[in-house]
Amino acid sequence: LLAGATPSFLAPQPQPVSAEQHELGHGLLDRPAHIDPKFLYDALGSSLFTAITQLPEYYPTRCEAEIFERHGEDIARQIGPVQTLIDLGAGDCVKAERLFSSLRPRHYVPIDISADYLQAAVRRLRLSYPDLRITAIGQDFAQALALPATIAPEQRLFFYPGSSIGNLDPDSARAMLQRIRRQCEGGGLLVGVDRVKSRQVLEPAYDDALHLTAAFNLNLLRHVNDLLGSDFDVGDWRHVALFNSEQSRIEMHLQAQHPVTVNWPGGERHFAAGERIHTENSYKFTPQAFTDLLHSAGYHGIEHWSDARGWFSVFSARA
Ligand code: AVI
Repeated sequence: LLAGATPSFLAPQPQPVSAEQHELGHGLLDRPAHIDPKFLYDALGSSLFTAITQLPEYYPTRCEAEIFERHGEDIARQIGPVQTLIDLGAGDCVKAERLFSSLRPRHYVPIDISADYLQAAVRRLRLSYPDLRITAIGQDFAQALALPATIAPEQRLFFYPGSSIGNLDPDSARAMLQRIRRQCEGGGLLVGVDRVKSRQVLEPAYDDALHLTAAFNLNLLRHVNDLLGSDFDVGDWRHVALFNSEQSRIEMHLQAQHPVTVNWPGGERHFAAGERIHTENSYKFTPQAFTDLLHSAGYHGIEHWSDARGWFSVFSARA
């Protein structure tokens, strides 16, 4: 009946905006603009981070391994018998595996947002440790921490290595430590923490000669383009890493090399030459500052161990 009025095509319907797109759009429109560091870790970003940990300039991973090698037995004595080792952000499970011989857990619970990656790591572990019970959990523990009720809280030792706690601002770090404590009352926490040190050591660790950290930071823009449908051109931006001594943190930024306009569905932002997008903080602690943070989150019985140069510390605390 209305054949003549039938449109020859259907106009595209606006797509609903996801929570991620909403968060990204808001961050880009803020002044200064910011993007959450969780968006650094798409598949390529995760591979680049693994490569960063092998750089001569990036000391944290090696320092932490040195601490477990030199002080593993002492750490195990301090903690006492471990029933269940819960690994936050387990990845390839290699860091926790180094603790198996000293801590001798009966049950290992690796948690990681990337469930596929975790499954592959767990398949390998099952072959090497046939007597170890393993329960792998694919979960974004930054959002929520839910564990099987069958694991009694006092049997839980949380393992949070790599100084990932330093990527949270102080209030979020305290909230995360409190969330963990509520999950392991009567049990404990083992956490890796990067220490305050000279700018001459800190800044090259986040701005290396091979420019791997620059690639890691710039790759964020490609990931954002995928998620938001934005038109960032990586070539318009340069990586900046600096130590902010007042805030005791390394800051990573992306700086516009010339005036840039970025568009995405439902948004647009003009950046002047030299304007920055803040992409990551990595807080550095004195032993006293981290002890205070643990106390303020309700922990007690706090001990710590350091590498020979005093660049990194591993803290144990009772919940
Ligand atoms: C994962 N996290 C502890 C790293 C850090 O050192 O803050 C992330 C990183 N950013 C740049 N290089 C490494």
